[in-house]
Amino acid sequence: MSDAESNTAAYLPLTEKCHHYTRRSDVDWDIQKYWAQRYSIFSLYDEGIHMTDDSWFGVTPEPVANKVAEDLSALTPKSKTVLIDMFAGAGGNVIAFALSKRWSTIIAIEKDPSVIACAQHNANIYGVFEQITWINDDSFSYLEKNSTSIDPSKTVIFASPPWGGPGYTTDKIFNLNTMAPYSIKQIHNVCRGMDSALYLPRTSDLRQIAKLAPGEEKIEVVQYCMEGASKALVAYIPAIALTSS
Ligand code: MGP
Repeated sequence: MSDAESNTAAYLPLTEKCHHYTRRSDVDWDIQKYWAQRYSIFSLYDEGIHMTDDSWFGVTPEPVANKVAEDLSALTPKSKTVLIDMFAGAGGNVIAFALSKRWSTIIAIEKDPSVIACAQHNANIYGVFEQITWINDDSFSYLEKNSTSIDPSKTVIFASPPWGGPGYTTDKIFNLNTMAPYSIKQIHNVCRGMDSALYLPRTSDLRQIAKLAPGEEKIEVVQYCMEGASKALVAYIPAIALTSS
């Protein structure tokens, strides 16, 4: 992965958009519901976890991230040793993947410099900063640039994309084809040659997920719950055999 290594991000500085809030009154009203969940999101919150305001609603709560990491390990053949997290955000998932010690290489991609700085800082708090290769880039262009050096037989993609903001629950069934800014098809298109795990709204349209199944193969869809309520689902999608690129 020589090309991949060339745009590796060193420890990026926290910016004015990165916050460690210590009082509810400092938190914007639209993320105050998540402030109440801060220790479920990061059990080490008080150690100085930093997030940008928009990361609060996209970050995967720690117990869910740990369970996803465990399930992804169990479902993935040992021959796959590289994990690419397309939307690393503030680091919730990638920290859990690193703590699972299942992967020889973990690549965390995040295009917002403030958000990746938070993820690196948070990974450092959990003692896994060094285990992760950090890429400050757009994941679609990164995957395209590195298409010849990424080995699909060894690589698994994890994607926890933006769902279009916290108002995603407005519709009873979430339309993955109009998910913004990236539709399910756009995401699946770049990772379909590799096994992938997509972290999606709990109300996602299962018929749209079923369409991603290669041939007669099964897709496993797991609902991840906390305190009896689903937080999200993960669709575990096997690779499609691509004849040529
Ligand atoms: P939620 O539905 O906004 O919150 O997010 P909650 O606590 O279930 O509130 P309730 O009032 O609906 O009961 C649930 C989970 O979805 C969060 O913990 C995040 O893991 C995840 N999540 C939410 N959003 C808006 C996003 C997003 O845009 N992208 C990703 N990847 N995950 C999200």
